[in-house]
Amino acid sequence: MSDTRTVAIVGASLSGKTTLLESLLFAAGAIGRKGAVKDGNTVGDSAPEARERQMSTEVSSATAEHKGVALAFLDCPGSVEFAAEARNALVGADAALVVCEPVMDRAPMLAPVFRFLADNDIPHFLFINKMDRASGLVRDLIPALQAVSDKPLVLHQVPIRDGDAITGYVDLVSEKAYAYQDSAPSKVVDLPEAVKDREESARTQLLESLADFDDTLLEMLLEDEVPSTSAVLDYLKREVAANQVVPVFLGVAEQEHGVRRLLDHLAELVPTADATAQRRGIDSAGSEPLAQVLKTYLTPHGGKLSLARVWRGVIPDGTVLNGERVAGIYRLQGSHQTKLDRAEAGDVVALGRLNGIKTGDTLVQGNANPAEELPRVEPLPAVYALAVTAEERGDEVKMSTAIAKVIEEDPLLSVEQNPDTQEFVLWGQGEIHLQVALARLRNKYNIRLTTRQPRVAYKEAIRKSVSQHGRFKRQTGGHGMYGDVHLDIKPRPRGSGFEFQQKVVGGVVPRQYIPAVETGVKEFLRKGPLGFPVVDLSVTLTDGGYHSVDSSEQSFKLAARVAMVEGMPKCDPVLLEPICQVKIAVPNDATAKVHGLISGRRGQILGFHTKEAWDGWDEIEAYMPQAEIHNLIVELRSLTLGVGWYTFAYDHLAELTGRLADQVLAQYGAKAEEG
Ligand SMILES: Nc1nc2c(ncn2[C@@H]2O[C@H](COP(=O)(O)OP(=O)(O)OP(=O)(O)O)[C@@H](O)[C@H]2O)c(=O)[nH]1
Ligand SMILES: [Mg+2]
Repeated sequence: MSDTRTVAIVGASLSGKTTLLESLLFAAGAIGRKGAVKDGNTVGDSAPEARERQMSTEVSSATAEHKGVALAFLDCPGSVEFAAEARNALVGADAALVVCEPVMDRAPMLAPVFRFLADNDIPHFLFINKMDRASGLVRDLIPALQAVSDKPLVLHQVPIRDGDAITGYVDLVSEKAYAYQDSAPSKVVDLPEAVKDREESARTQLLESLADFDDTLLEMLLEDEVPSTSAVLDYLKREVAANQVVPVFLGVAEQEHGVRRLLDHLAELVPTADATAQRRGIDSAGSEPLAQVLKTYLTPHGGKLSLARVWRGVIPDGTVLNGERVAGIYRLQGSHQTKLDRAEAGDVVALGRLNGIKTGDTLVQGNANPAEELPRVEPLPAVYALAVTAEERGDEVKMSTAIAKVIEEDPLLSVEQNPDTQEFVLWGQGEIHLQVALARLRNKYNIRLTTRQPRVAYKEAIRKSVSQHGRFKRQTGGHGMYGDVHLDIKPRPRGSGFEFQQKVVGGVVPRQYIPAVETGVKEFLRKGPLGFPVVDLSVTLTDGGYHSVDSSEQSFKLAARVAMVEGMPKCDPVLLEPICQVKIAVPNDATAKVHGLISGRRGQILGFHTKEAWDGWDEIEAYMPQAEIHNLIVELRSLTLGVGWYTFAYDHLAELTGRLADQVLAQYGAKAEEG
């Protein structure tokens, strides 16, 4: 087994993950020159969409070696809109390195990350980056971070200050003091008097936290014995691996402050692939290859790469996995590929041309699919949609194929053709997510799309009954046409749908023509007097007449249509709008604001309660018109530092009258179309 330890770098948006990776790779000697996010030349943000936006838009991977330990990094985007990328990568990691900024107010941004790590029992570390910008004290920041983490956060370092600037740190395990040096290892210095008290109390806290999970250490502390540095390190290693404690490190990614020390800790503390396999219940003994796909890339030249973690066995190039032959095995350094002739258990590699294989899939050798799949991450619900059309007429088919490809790389993107509005609708995690998908379509497939807010599938119904006569008659040279019907049109209760009945006696409408009457009615109902599909009504054929030569199915269909065209406007038609049931999840300090948001969007609150297994969160249920949901996620995120979300499901149709109805009719109704 290769001894590669895999670390997923996750955390808050723009906290400096990609910059940290760059510094880690540089410090480990894996790259000779350090790029910067603003210059668009980092290993992590090699995708054109990431460069364009100066933010990570997908997972990228890179490897380094430090003190004889091979490390694979998965740099994950921090934006909530790309959270799925991180989640899919995390299932293949031995540990997560959570990065945040030293800003107390932003601590809640980490709630979903910590929750995912706790739920999936993934060992992790916290790196507080941008210490060059720290305004407050680390000791004040920790409680705010602790409030969103189930696992105890234990400081591994305390800062040394010179005025406002942080010039170094004391390592609480070795009790050595270090001064930061730009682009070089920190220098050992004497422990400054000023931090002695702080160091002592922080170290006691560290030991006490460790002792919570170890009785031997607890007894030692009670006896006032001082454990050796190597003993403390052993406790720490064990408890990190068991995901019992979360060590906290400090630094400045941009200036490599604390970065070499971080590398040391990662090489020392990240569990091995074997240990992770055990934790996840994967049988890593034996030689039968077993791997899982963490991410799918379609390269600009059309090649498909499946980034996979190998859990067992050896995979030589050319191996058949799940019925697909591996064509090329690569180690990735961002977009740079190094060809390998095989991959071993523990490795994170890109496997070429596994057509039909998707992110999350379990791979086994042979032509069959695996008998048992490794657990995959539950997809996140779609929260934002845009209707799209190809800019160039005639590009529609090309558009569908290209979208399907982009979805292969980005499984949280989906597409539907709305049966009511006929629109092609892209669904995803937010505005940026969809814009990035559109950029990929442009960059990789040369397809430009125009977007607009998707239309709401309005319907209409009637409020009054009417009996209507309709006749269709045409006398021409040869065969004429003749059909005559009497229809009773009646409203039905909301949600009960359409019903056709016939009560014809004495064969006044011959039986073979009755289905044509029903067809004529149904065809009319696709677009009622207001211009929308009509629902919830009954139409009964009560009487009629025929001509022995001229009557035909077509003439009865048209007679029914005549009756509907004349009768329906007299039935007091009314516009109906779809109402959804929404469930909104937010930290409870935002609950009151969410109530306001719901009523401001014509919603009706059905109830709210504390969210199960989410400490400090509420779930609010409400009915809300679909027309008001389009940018709901945008406001929810702005109320909650990005962490709030919602799910929705269509529930029922409700009458829409007054000014709003007039607006809809003016914009989309029958009159608008005529005009
Ligand atoms: N002052 C300061 N700025 C930093 C530091 N590290 C990163 N930055 C800046 O923070 C910004 C975001 O850095 P990134 O590395 O792109 O952050 P990220 O976490 O990868 O961002 P996403 O992947 O989009 O979530 C950039 O402008 C960096 O230059 C640091 O230690 N100090
Ligand atoms: Mg990044």
